[in-house]
Amino acid sequence: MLVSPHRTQRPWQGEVAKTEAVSAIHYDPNCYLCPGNTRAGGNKNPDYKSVFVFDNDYAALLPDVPAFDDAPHDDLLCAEPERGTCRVVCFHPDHDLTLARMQPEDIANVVQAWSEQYIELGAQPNTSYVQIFENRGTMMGASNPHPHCQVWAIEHVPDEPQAELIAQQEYRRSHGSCLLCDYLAREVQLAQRIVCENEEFVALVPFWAVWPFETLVLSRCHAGALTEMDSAQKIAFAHILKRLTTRYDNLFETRFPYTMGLHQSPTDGQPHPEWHFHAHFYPPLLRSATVRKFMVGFEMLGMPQRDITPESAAQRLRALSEVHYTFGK
Ligand code: H2U
Repeated sequence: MLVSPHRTQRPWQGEVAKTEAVSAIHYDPNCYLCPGNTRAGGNKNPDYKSVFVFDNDYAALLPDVPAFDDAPHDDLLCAEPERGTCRVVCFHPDHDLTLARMQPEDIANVVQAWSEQYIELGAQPNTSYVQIFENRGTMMGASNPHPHCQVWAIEHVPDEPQAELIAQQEYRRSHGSCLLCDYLAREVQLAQRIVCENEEFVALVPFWAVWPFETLVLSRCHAGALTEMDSAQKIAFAHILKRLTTRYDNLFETRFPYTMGLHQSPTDGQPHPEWHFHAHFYPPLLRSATVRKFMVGFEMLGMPQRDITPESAAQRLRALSEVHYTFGK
C-alpha cells in the first residue's frame, strides 16, 4: 500500500455522485424482495416475517454444468466448468431497513441464517467455499434497496480466500500460531486503528486497508466459522455489525454504501486449523456522501494507493456516535 496523506487537500472537480434516494416506505409493491410479491423470474415470495432465503433466480453458478468438449486446456489457455449454488437472503420484511437501523435481535436472526447456509451449502458435494456477501447501495451495484445479501457456494476456493488460506497456512507453519490471532493482539496493544469492540469481536481499520474507510471485523476467539461459535458469540457479532454500520452511516449522514463479506474456513473437506473468522467491509466513499475513491490509474497499473492514513480513518470512525443520525427524526 502506498500511503499519501499530504494529498487530501487536492481540489476535486470530478464526479459527484447522487445521494441514494431514501424512500422510507416499509413495503414496495414493485420490489422483487418484499413479502408476498412476485419475483422477476415469476416465483412468489411468501409473506415472510423474519429472514427469507431463496435460490437466486439468475444464479451465476449452477449445480450442473456440462463438461467442456473443445475448450482449451493447456499450459497457455485453460477453461474449466465450475459448479455451484447461489442464494439470496432477505434480512427483514421491512423494505426500508438497513443493518444499521435493524434491531440487534433481527440482525442476530440474519447471522443465524448465515451460519445455517454455510453448513447446508458447505456440506453439498463439490463445494469448497461458501461466500456470503452484501452489496449495499446503488454505488456498490446493489440491484435493490431491500435489505438483503447473497450466498455463492462454489466448487473451488476463489482467489481472495485462497490467498488468505495460503498466508494463514504459511504463518501457522512458520510461527506455530494463528496469523489473525497474533495480528489482533498487536492491534489491541497499539490501539491506533480500532473502531469499536465488544467482548467477542473487534472492528478495526486494517494496517493494509485499501479503501478509505475499509474495516476488518475479527473474532477474539480462534474460530474458523460462525458454526464454531455459541449463540452468545453470534449475538455479539450482530451487535458489532450494528454498531459499525451505524458509525458508517453517521460519518457522512447517508446510507453508507459498501461491499461486506464473511471469510469463513473453506468447506473442502480438509481440516483448517489455520483459518480465523473475519468480515471485510469495503466502502467506496472518500470525502463526502457523494465523492468516492476511484480505483483507477496508478491503482490499476501500479499498486493500491490511499490518501488518508488507516489511523486517521479509524480515529474518525471511532469519534462518531453509535446513535443513528436519523434516530428521532
Ligand atoms: P444484489 O442486489 O447484490 O445484486 O443481489 C440481488 C440478487 O437478487 C441478484 O443476484 C437476485 C439477483 O439475481 N434476484 C432474484 O433472484 N430474483 C428477483 O426477482 C430479483 C433479484
